[in-house]
Amino acid sequence: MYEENQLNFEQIQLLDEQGHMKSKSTISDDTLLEMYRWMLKARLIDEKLLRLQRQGRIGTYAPFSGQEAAQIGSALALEKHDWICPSYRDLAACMVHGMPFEQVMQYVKGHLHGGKTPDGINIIPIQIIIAAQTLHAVGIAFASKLKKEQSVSVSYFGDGATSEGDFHEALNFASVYQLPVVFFCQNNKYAISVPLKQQMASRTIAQKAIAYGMKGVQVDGNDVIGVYEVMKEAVDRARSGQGPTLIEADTYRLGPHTTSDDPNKYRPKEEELEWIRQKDPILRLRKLLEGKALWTWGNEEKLINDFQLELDNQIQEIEQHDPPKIEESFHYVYSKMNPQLVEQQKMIKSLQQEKAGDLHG
Ligand SMILES: Cc1ncc(C[n+]2csc(CCOP(=O)(O)OP(=O)(O)O)c2C)c(N)n1
Repeated sequence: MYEENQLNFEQIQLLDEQGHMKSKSTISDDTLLEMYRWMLKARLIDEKLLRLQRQGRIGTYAPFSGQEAAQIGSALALEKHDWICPSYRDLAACMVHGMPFEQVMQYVKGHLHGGKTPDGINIIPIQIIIAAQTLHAVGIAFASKLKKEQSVSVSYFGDGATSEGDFHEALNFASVYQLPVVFFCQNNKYAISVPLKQQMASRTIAQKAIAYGMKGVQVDGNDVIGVYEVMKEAVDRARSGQGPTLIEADTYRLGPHTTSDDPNKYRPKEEELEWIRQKDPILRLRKLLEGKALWTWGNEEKLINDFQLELDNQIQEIEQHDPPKIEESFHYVYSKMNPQLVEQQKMIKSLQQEKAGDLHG
């Protein structure tokens, strides 16, 4: 039997909902401003992408509004050579780690290049299969350890992913081999329409770490400062050979699961309003910055106007790009195409030639 008190995780919170610091942080004012600008821009991008989907200009989209502090606070704690293994909802973390906005657009448009991060930016293709990227992160961490590269890998996933076998295999392997990996769970309370309580019987996600002999931490995922500090510590531990950490970031998605979902069918209105009015991660950091005289309404207005213009121009330009060529889809499955793929590619080419011949003849 476990000791009951072993499972009493105290949730870490450094910046409270009113924008007051509960204890001292070593984060500089410049970093606080960087965090704020990232969060505000990410919210604007998310809202824009939602509108583009409604206009039929991109495919199904999984919005991340509400989860900016969790994603941005954690990604800012990484070094450039660290690896991110993201899910479909982690675009804010990806952009902080260097994914260009052009690639984000390609991904949401279903373009082949949406899965191809430029060389030198350590982000693997965005994962749709729930929890699969926990194993990918472990594999990358194992390689990093064997090659003595000093890079840490981070797997981003949701609460629903913790009910998948992959998650448990990943934690076990990472702990047995003391790998430099951080498992970053954004507990946004729902796996599509399934609430956490119907999905697991344990009190917290963080406590699952105990079974695997690794460190587990629960943090207020809407407190960007708390998330940053907790992540920094986990990354430092991983890098210095002290093994993996499971972080549970307590957060909420303000929008639907995807653009095909209607949360009114399964989420109480009062619950949504509480997270919107009292717990918004952007609002609380703004209160702190205003209190420190680092941010004004004028700064806010300028950033919003300038960034919206920049975003619109970028989107307009990206929309002029050519669509992907079907024969190209065979290139990215393996580093070298196998005979079956070569055959399939030939087949596609000859079908295309036939079609072109029909059109001209
Ligand atoms: C292995 C697998 N099973 C089912 C699905 C269908 N599916 C897509 S999203 C989702 C819910 C995931 O919830 P969670 O892990 O909490 O992440 P969130 O979407 O809330 O970020 C499910 C079941 C899938 N993509 N992969």
